[in-house]
Amino acid sequence: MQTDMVLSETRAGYRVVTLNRPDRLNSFGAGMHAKLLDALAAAEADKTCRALLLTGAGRGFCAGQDLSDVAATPGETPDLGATIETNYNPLVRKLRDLPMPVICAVNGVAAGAGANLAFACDIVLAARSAKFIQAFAKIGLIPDCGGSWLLPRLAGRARARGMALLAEPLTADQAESWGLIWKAIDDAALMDEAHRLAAHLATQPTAGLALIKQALDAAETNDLDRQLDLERDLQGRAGRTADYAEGVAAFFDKRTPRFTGRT
Ligand code: T3D
Repeated sequence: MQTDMVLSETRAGYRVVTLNRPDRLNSFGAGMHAKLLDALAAAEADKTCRALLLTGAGRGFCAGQDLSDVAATPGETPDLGATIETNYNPLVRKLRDLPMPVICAVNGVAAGAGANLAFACDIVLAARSAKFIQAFAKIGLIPDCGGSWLLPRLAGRARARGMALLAEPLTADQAESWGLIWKAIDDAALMDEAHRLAAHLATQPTAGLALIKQALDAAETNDLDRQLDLERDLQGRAGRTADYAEGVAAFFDKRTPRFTGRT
């Protein structure tokens, strides 16, 4: 019997999505990309869901594409462009566009598309024992899942090239010091910290946080003038939310705000 390759669990205010093929280090087997996309879409459709926590089952986070799927058709030349278009690009777009913070708890090795899936999330925590590997060059491929775009922006030109061309493992501490992730955490504390963050973010002004994501994503390609215009427009929207009024009222009342997260 095949187990669910992607698990989704509802907690108070947030969902936990777990990649679940531990015997294959949660590498993406056939159908798994679609399952993950469904789980992300379901979180988006759930109005009570205000944060998402992505992690992996077992000792790995995700080893990227399941390479045995390609090997299953010997003699045929695979069209990897088509599989990227169908499988990976929609995932990256959905993760970036989710109108809520996405926390990634990298519980173990993250290789190939698995590493770049993590980097596409909003706040990345990693177990100190975890490693990030741009494994693509070892098999003649290029960084996908947004990696060729993200790596130079996160780590700078020299480090992006080193990671992509050498495909050497990067420790979680190195990833933190290079600015690729938010924090490296002792293994035993990783999931508690990830849940604490998700639970906290689920009480925050979700619509405002979604606008922050939008502004920061747009800043990657905008010049200053366009970004100033965008800040004007997005701040206009933020200022019309009930959470803004509540935040200001709570400040003057010297109490904890009660945000609803709605626009
Ligand atoms: O095809 C397309 O659609 C194009 C898209 C490509 C996107 C990509 O992600 S390309 C990159 C694919 N990933 C890799 O190249 C990484 C391959 N894996 C590894 O290099 C190593 O497994 C790790 C460094 C990640 C971990 O090493 P280690 O020593 O901790 O574990 P292991 O023993 O290598 O792996 C454990 C098992 O998982 C093992 O199976 P076994 O021997 O116990 O039966 C191994 O074969 C399996 N496994 C790990 N990664 C994959 C995998 N099986 C299939 N595909 C994998 N990617």
